[in-house]
Amino acid sequence: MKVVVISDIHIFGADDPLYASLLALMREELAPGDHFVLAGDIFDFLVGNQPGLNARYADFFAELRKIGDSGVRTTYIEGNHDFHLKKVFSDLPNLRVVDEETEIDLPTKRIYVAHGDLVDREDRGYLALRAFFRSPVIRFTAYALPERAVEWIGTRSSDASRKRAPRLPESRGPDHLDRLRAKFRDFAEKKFRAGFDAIVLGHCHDLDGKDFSSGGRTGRYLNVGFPRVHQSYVVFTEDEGLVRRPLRRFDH
Ligand SMILES: [Mn+2]
Repeated sequence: MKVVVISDIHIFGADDPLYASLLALMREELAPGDHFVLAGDIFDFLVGNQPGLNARYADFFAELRKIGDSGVRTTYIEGNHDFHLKKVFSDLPNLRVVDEETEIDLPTKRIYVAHGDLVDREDRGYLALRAFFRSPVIRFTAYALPERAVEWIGTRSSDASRKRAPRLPESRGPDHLDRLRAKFRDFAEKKFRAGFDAIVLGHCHDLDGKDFSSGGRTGRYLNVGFPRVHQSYVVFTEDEGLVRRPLRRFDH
């Protein structure tokens, strides 16, 4: 039994090579009993039940149904580019949508996964905007939201790169990266101290990680990073602990 986590793919359409990478991951990595966590910003724009969604990403929905039927437990954590998704996935087996975080208890280890857009509690502007976009009013009108509005909330966070490409935190300078990294490591360490053995975050696109130890316990934090550049995802097994594995590539 393992936990497979991917986030921040920012798939922009069914012809995106990373969409093929995601489908390959679902077909090849997951076995009955595994936990599969889609940890937010899987799609660059997926808000509410947009018309044509099931047709556009038919292979993804079919694969979710298949793994769910086979006994894989899927959790979709909403990000800041993909939310109001409960209805979209409501008829799929073994799948739940959560809006912030999930905790998975394996026989001897505890795993914590969050998208990570709530790590920086000082960014009040982003938090207010997030609350607005998550409100019922937006939920009922989400299909009518202009794509640029959601792109704006995605890049509004001070922790997200304002540039579309390559959207890596280091592109905003070493000071920004240091500050961001410290915040995410701090957040992860608090979860370690609260009893989690493995902590996985996303959102900031920083391919970072840190090992913790305290009172005879050890733990590890990994950030998924930015699959478009880093081409990897994260797996936890009781044998290996928390590690990165390479995505299959379809971009050549
Ligand atoms: Mn994000």
